Amino acid sequence: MSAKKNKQRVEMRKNRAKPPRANDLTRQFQDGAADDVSNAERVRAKGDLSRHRTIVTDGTDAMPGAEAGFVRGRVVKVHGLYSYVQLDDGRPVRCTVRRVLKNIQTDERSIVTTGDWVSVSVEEPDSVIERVDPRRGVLTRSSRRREHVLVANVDQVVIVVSLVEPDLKVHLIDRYIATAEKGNLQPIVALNKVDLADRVALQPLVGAYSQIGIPTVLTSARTGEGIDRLRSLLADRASVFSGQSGVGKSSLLNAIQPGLSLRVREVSEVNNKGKHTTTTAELIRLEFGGWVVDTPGVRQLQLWDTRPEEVEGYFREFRPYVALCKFPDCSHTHESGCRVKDAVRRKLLSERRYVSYLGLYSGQEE
Ligand SMILES: Nc1nc2c(ncn2[C@@H]2O[C@H](COP(=O)(O)OP(=O)(O)OP(=O)(O)O)[C@@H](O)[C@H]2O)c(=O)[nH]1
Ligand SMILES: [Mg+2]
Ligand SMILES: [Zn+2]
Repeated sequence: MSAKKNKQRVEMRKNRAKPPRANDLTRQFQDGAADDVSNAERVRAKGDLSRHRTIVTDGTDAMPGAEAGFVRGRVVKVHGLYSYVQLDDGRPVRCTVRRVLKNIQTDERSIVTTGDWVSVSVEEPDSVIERVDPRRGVLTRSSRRREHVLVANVDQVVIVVSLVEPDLKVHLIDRYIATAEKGNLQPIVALNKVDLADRVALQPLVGAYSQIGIPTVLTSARTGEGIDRLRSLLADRASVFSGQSGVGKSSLLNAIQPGLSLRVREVSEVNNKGKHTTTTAELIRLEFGGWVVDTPGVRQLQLWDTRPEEVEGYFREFRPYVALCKFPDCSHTHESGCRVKDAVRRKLLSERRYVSYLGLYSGQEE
């Protein structure tokens, strides 16, 4: 290790966010993510998706990650003080985090997270994470007023909701979709336990989401319905399964990849409402290509650090109308000349989505 390195935990403010440097592009190219560069730039430049970032600078122009002794890998799971990393050569290693990274962190729960690409020095008994790459798509939630990055470097979120047990909460779907849009992740909706529901009544909902470019699938982990469609949506992408506890995320993944044997809630535990069956986010490599993360159910979902006027941007189908409102700062709640409200009245926009918008705009909790 000849290169002199400086690692700093810095707070990035919007007006000080610098555009990505050329060597970041190189690093993404190495990771095979160069096709996503324009998207990555947007996420970084916005600066408010992740205001804290570990900056690693090299004293030389050496290729990042290519330093002698460092091995590239991906964080599969974080548990307590340890991160479990799958190295590029397939080896699984247990890692701690280099002290200098820890000392300058401000949110110790997010310094290393599931899905992170890292550089590791392989040591006995535990390896050490030396570098965390800048993150691309992140799924976050707020927890005790802090941002908690649930998963990093994913392309899409599969929002799993249950049609019964627990009953369908339509506005919650829109809340999850908004979280995905904020993180620049493509949302996909799985309406699960269709074996227990009336599918005819669900067609309008499926149609409405599909129409605005959000693939929506009726699924059953029990009968296998919709599983092939989910597989094709997951293939060769990095996805995260998200949704309330008990909706069937782990059951669906077990159906998608037989042999996975993820723990699912047993009938005897069904009354044990407060308990999550899955307890940590875990990255799984799919046999047919791609990665997927199973996550513990989220009890409460808040949009982290979102100003009310940002919310319209997370309702993709509102955009053409937003631009036409009479007042440029229209909140679409009470103003005259509001084209969004007008479109809802004319049934060009879904009333259900509009009600979800109002809830998120007013910061209401589900
Ligand atoms: N009838 C029916 N039951 C299902 C289906 N999918 C899951 N279940 C049941 O729902 C319960 C919860 O499933 P899990 O897969 O553990 O749910 P989860 O979303 O992973 O829950 P957490 O890990 O706690 O977040 C289990 O008893 C499953 O057997 C389905 O499609 N149909
Ligand atoms: Mg689970
Ligand atoms: Zn308006």
